[in-house]
Amino acid sequence: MTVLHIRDFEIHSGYFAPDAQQKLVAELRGILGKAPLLQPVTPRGTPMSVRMSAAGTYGWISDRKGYRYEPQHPFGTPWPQIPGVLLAMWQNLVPDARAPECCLINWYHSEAKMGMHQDKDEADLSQPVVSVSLGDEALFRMGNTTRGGKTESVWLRSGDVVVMAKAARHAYHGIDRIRPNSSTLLPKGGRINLTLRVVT
Ligand code: MD6
Ligand code: FE
Repeated sequence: MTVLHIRDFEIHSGYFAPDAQQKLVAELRGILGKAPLLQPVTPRGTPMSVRMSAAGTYGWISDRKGYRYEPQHPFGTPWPQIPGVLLAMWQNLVPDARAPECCLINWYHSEAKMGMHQDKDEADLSQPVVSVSLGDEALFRMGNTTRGGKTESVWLRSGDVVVMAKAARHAYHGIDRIRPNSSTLLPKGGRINLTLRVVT
């Protein structure tokens, strides 16, 4: 386990050992059985390449009505609970933060990516976001608090955890691409990213 600081991004590389990753994937399977992954569309109607679900009090939704947090899956069921191992990770890495209210689950197939964006749909931006990478490696690009300018990139590997707090909480970031078949964690390949957030 090593910690890398890039600007205000804190990258805990190898935070979850392989056996812990396996256990987490088993818990996620249970969650996704109750709250299936769906392909969101942007408010303009463009399908996103990632598939999404969530756990916790709120899940993040994107559809033609806009971006927002909702207390139910689009099928009308409450979101499953956030796994205890993720709550323990949050407590360990950001002990001063409020309890997380959402664990967003993003699944990337081999061609999926995520454009540069800020996470700003939460009411209290003084609270950090903590993200977990599982499965195939992903090229994570970190930018500035305004769009454009110089960026730095890092390959996130399975088990890595990124803490976005302080200035990084307001920074643009995105996933340029996935490195297919770079991990054997997920039987069908691809990548799962979990982001824990305080919503209210
Ligand atoms: C991803 N992550 O790693 C995309 N957002 O797939 C994010 O968009 C992200 O890693 C907020 C905080 C941490 C993140
Ligand atoms: Fe984000």
